[in-house]
Amino acid sequence: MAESAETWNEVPLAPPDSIFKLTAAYKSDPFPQKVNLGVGAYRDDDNKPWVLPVVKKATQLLVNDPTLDHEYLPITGLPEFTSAAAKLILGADSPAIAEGRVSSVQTISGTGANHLGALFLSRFYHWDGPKRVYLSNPTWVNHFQIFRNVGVEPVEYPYYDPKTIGLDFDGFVGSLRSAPARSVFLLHACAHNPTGVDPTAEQWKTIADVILEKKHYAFFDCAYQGFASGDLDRDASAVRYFVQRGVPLLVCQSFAKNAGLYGERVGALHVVGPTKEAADRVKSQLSVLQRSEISNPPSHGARIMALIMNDPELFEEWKRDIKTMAGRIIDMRRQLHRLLTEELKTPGNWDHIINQIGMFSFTGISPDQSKALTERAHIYLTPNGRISMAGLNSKNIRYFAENLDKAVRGEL
Ligand code: CBA
Repeated sequence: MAESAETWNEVPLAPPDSIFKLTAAYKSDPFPQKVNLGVGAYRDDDNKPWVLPVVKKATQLLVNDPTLDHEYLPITGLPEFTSAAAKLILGADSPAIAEGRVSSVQTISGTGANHLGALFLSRFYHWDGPKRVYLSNPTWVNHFQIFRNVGVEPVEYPYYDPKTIGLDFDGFVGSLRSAPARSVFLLHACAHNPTGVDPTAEQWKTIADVILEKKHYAFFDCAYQGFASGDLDRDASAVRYFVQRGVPLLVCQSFAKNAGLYGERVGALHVVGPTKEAADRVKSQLSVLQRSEISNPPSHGARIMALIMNDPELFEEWKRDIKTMAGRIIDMRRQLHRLLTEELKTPGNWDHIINQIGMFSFTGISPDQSKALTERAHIYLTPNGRISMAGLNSKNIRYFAENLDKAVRGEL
């Protein structure tokens, strides 16, 4: 018998994903000079995805390894991967690791780490009132869905100040102070998405002070380690500082951007606890959650990263590859700034283009100007004016700058 036509009547039609729909629109656009500044994915100067040379090398080693099989990994992932991943973010000399206080689980890239972290908190955090997470305004749009999915309601804290195109530090700290004690605050470890605006070391110190004072919980999302400064250690400094200060926290880690392993979905969740005994209990519950959701994580990307992180030579080579990517992005920032300020004399101050860091730049243009860039110049970017700097290259940067200039002047 045919299924009743009413079966799915109650299901509302969801809109397409606001970031990935840009990739689809760009791909189907026949315009030769089209530019994709939507999704945060690295491209080389020829606008091609870049397979890191170190990843090619590690893949070759795997292919030639006769001992490899296709068995399941353990539920919490490949141990050589999770232990190296923990050292990468927390530091090889981290006392928390030495004391066995870190529960690390391999996840489906950064998104999976966010989900597992959110799910774990939803189940086991000591909620004093309603389950809420404080998200920076603005933040990566997917954070909202990830937390709502597990019954945790997002509320926003001030972060970006459109007047200064910089950090609203007073607003941020004010929110930390006024939130109920033991609130959960999501913090971008480095290279804040979408603004490219990070707190300074001094500001992180104040943030840690207030978090400790109010007994809040720090939920770090670290999707861009290496992309902010080109240096893996420097980009981990906020997380390491918080661990050193004894802030209760977890870290979501992604290898999509810094290793160019977008499709392999390789990431980790690290929960830093007060004692080894607490960490063991946490890990046992993470393992139960993981088992019911994915049973065990995929092996290929984790094996590649385990090889790279555990071999000193490959590790050094990876660092050089990261510098290549971060360096090209920084160069694009300089060129765009020069074109706007010196050549085109675009109205307004554009210093934020060189002051912001990481994959994205928050241009400060209006949704109407963003729309005009997409509809009239075939330049794809999110309506909030965020551009992925990696989508710019020596061939399209002038086209972009000229059209941005026109949009700002209302002439597009
Ligand atoms: N956290 C943040 C802050 C991110 O920006 C992203 C990726 C992730 C998840 C987590 P993954 O699951 O691939 O490891 O990354 N954000 C995007 O680059 C894009 O990949 C972006 O364009 O915003 C996305 O998924 O939206």
